[in-house]
Amino acid sequence: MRKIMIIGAVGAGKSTLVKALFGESRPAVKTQSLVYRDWLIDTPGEYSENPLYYRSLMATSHQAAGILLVQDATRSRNYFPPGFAGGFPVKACGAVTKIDHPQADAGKAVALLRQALPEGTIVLTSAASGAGIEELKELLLPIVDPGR
Ligand SMILES: Nc1nc2c(ncn2[C@@H]2O[C@H](COP(=O)(O)OP(=O)(O)OP(=O)(O)O)[C@@H](O)[C@H]2O)c(=O)[nH]1
Ligand SMILES: [Mg+2]
Repeated sequence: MRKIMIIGAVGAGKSTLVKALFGESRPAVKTQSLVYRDWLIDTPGEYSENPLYYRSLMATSHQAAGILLVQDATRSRNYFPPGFAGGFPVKACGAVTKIDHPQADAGKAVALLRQALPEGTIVLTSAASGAGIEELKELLLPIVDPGR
């Protein structure tokens, strides 16, 4: 099955989001390498932050059905280059994480993410509160399995 590859900065909440999508609440540990899990591929944040890894992300995306760009709502800078999503050969969507956080600015996060993802749905999420998790699943599962 072709999967959704999740990319985003170190500590953006990618692995916690993966756990929430699978209904797990135990804390995520630091991601050290590509992790293939059911219909998702989790990536280390370093792969998105360091251009030396972009080729590796591109190569992996060829086996994927789509990519999910993750932006942390508590961060005020963009960790992706402009138009980043357009460089991948598959469908791209976005997720803003940690919208429950007192320092979260979801509107700002969406604006930052839009620079990397000019088109494609962006879902606002919180693994902590569960907000947006079902919505994100409903967005991603049909990309993995168009027959659904
Ligand atoms: N408040 C809040 N904190 C969150 C949420 N999701 C993740 N975090 C916190 O963000 C930190 C990083 O989470 P991870 O899921 O490990 O981040 P990651 O993107 O997988 O990081 P790397 O594996 O290093 O690339 C942890 O301390 C989480 O507890 C959320 O929905 N709300
Ligand atoms: Mg991780």
